[in-house]
This record gives sequence, C-alpha cells and structure tokens, in this order.
Amino acid sequence: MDQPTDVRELFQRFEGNPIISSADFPHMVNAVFNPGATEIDGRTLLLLRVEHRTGLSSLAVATSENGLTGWEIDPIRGLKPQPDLLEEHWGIEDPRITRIGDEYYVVYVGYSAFGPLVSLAKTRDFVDWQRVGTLHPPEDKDAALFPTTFDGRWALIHRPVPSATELGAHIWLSFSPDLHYWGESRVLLPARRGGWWDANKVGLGPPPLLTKDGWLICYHGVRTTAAGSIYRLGLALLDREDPSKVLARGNEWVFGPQAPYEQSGDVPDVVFPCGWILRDDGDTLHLYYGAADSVVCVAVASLSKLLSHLEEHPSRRESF
Ligand code: BMA
Repeated sequence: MDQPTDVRELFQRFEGNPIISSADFPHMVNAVFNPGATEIDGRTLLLLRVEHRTGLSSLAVATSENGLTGWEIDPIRGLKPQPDLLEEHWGIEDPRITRIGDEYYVVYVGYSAFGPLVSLAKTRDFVDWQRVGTLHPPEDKDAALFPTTFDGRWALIHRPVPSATELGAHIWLSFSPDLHYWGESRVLLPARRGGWWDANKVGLGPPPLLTKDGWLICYHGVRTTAAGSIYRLGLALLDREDPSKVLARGNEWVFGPQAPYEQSGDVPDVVFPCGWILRDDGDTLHLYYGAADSVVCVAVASLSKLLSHLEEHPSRRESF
C-alpha cells in the first residue's frame, strides 16, 4: 500500500502494512486493532482487539515466526469478555502484556456498564486465564505493569480521566504491595495544554521498556482540532530505580498518522500502539499499533536512536 517513507523518521513503517485486517478472520468482524505484543515458544504473539459486528470487542491471538509476515490467526487462544461481569459488560479492549517469568500479565480495558476501567488477567499460554480483577475503577484506561517491583511494590502506569474533562487527561503512576490495593498515586506525564501536539489527552502505549538509560516510555498524545482528534506518539524516559522520576520527555512527536491506512478508517488520524518487542540484536524495536481503529500495523525503530533522540530533545520538567 502507498505510504510515506522519509529516512529521517525514527519509526519506519513496514512495507507490508497493514499486517492484519478484518479480512484475515474466518468469520466476519468489523475491525482489528490496538494489539498487545510478546514472544512465546519462539514466535511473536499479538493479542488483538477484535471489534465484532456487535460493536463490542474481545481479544484474539495471532502469531508469526519473524514478527513481520506470515501471521496466523489462532482459533483457540484469546480472551473473551465474561458475560456475567458488569465490569466487562460492553467488551474488553486494548491489552498491554508484561511478561514476568513464565507468566504473562495482561492489563486491559474492561468496558463496564459504568465506563472504561483497568483490569488484569494472568496466563501462561493465552488459553487458560486467571482474572485478578479490576485494578482501577472508571474512568481509567491505557494501563500497563512494570515487569519488576520497586522496593517490593508493583508499579502501574494508567490514565484516569477527571470528571472535569476540560482539565485534560494525564498519565499517572500507582503502586501496590499485592496487585490488588493501589495507592501512592501521582501524576507522571501531564498533557501539555495549549498548542502542543499532546495538549488534550495523553495515555501510555506499550508497557515500559528497560534500557541502559532507564525505562523508555512511548505514549500517545491527542490534540483536538476543528476536524477531530489526532493521535500521535511521543517518548519519555523514567529513572530505573524510581519510575516516578521523569528523566526526559521529548518535545516533538515521533510518529503520527501519515499513511492512508492511518488517516482513514473507522476513526481517522489514529496511531495507537499497545505493544513493542526488542529483538535479539538488542537494538531493533518492533512497534505494533492499531491504525485508524481498523487494522494492525508495525513500525521499526533503532532503540539507540530513540535514546539519542531523547538526549537531544529533552524537556525540562517545568515546561510540562
Ligand atoms: C482511545 C481508545 C482506543 C482508540 C482511540 C481512538 O480512547 O479507546 O481504543 O483506539 O481512542 O479512537
């Protein structure tokens, strides 16, 4: 498909984009987007948000040998909303996968009868699931766990929405001794207001990635325009020992909707990643994202270039 290529961009679109669409499913579905990503049994696994023709979503699995081509939709694995749970009344969406030992901790949005909330389920094989339950009540979404604890406490990045929506929606950090009781909540990355590309809403993309410089964060920033919202991506870096310390935040967005499949679809002008995988060379990063709430795509970046970019484009905390 026609798509812009500019070698100066940090993220390069894979030429085979979109890699998965509704046409790849054996039964009729409306759209497939916003995938979580991990590796299992030597294959790349995407946990896809599948929006059915009811309008409600569930999570399906696709796997590939190389993470780029040859995707196979799995007829068995995946997670369906539990019909008797009010917390999943209108489906489940946008999973972020954190691998801890042999277990995959999947933080996802439960679309409850009272608004979107943050839920956690654990699995070893994406067939059998243990629901841990709701971590944060509505309205809250865009959440992921760190793969390590900090002084014995779990850490979760999430995005509550204040009832006064004109105050913007900001990225928060909370801690828990046991994955059930959450507190010590604080704002981590605020939306920047005014003319900024991330003025109105921000939310975490994939789970934090540990690098030599600290935890790398990729987040989406929303700017509301006369024509609707534009979802673009930016980068930030958190302290390795204390993730509440923001070491750097890029001023410029680093990836935005420019290809036709990102600019048109059910929701135009959206790139929305929920997973990334650092490949065995320690530098190649595959970013998996939903485009226009319609299809699944991948973009490729060099981790060292992302970190250098943050060194060259830091933002002082006072300016955010
Ligand atoms: C966000 C989430 C995403 C969606 C995006 C654009 O609020 O609900 O699932 O991709 O909006 O519609």
